[in-house]
Amino acid sequence: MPEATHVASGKVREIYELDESHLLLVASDRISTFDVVLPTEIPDKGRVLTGLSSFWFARTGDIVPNHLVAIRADGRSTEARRLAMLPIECVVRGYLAGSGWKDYSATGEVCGHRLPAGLRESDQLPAPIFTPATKAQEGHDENIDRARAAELVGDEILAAAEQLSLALYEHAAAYAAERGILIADTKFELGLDADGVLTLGDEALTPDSSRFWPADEYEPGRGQPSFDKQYVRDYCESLGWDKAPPAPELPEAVVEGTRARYVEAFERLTGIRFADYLADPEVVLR
Ligand code: Q0N
Repeated sequence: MPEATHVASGKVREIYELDESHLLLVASDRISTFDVVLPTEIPDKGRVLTGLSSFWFARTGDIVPNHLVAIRADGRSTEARRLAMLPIECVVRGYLAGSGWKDYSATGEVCGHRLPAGLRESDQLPAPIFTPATKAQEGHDENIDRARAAELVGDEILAAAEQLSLALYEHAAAYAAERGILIADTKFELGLDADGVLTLGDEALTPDSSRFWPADEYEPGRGQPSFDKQYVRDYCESLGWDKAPPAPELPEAVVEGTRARYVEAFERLTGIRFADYLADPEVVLR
């Protein structure tokens, strides 16, 4: 990338500056599990996530404007408008999983939302809830209540972020459920554009920013298998790996099985053959 300045590295993504108002986001094929990036890549994972995210951006522009300007021909790079990102993660939960289940089990609440008694792990919530989190410097994001979120972004922006996040989740969860994928929860990153308009950034509604569950295996009362990463987790567990870095290499069968699950999620949700995306990434925008 000789024409662009590298501005940030995520676990699985690189960000470059194209000009003062545009960024290039490059999704790698790296995969993380139990919060550790593995030494083995999943071919095309970055393209699947870029394609899916772009598909959602094209379909949710009437709910909230987004930062997407163009998908490059490589299928893994997107040009985006630069935003002033909010210092919170906009998490929406439709089901009780992860830290939501943990907090509920301990207190009966999730981020200040009091929930009915007697819910089981993975139960669907009576209605989706907005549970903002702060971006932790290291390790896990920290759930915060409404008052703390309002201190960080102000009441007005928080109310707008909540309403947009819930509307995005409700749209996507209903659409995905018809295609056999439950979106248990998801994280949005919003920012203000040059005109001060609240705008969706980052990647959205991908298996990396959400919990995707196969609907046909859904069974509340236990943790659910991950649509995309279950083979990786099962393999790592089978080794007795202690989840401290370095992570183990993945065998070819686990890589191929996992790649197939990412491609399956893309094809089920978009209704587009992944080969057609590789030939012309902009098919997801039409
Ligand atoms: C941006 N990130 C990565 C951890 C996660 N459109 C944009 N404009 C300005 N900045 C960003 C985007 C995008 N996408 C996104 N970093 C910068 C997500 N990070 C944000 C910080 O917390």
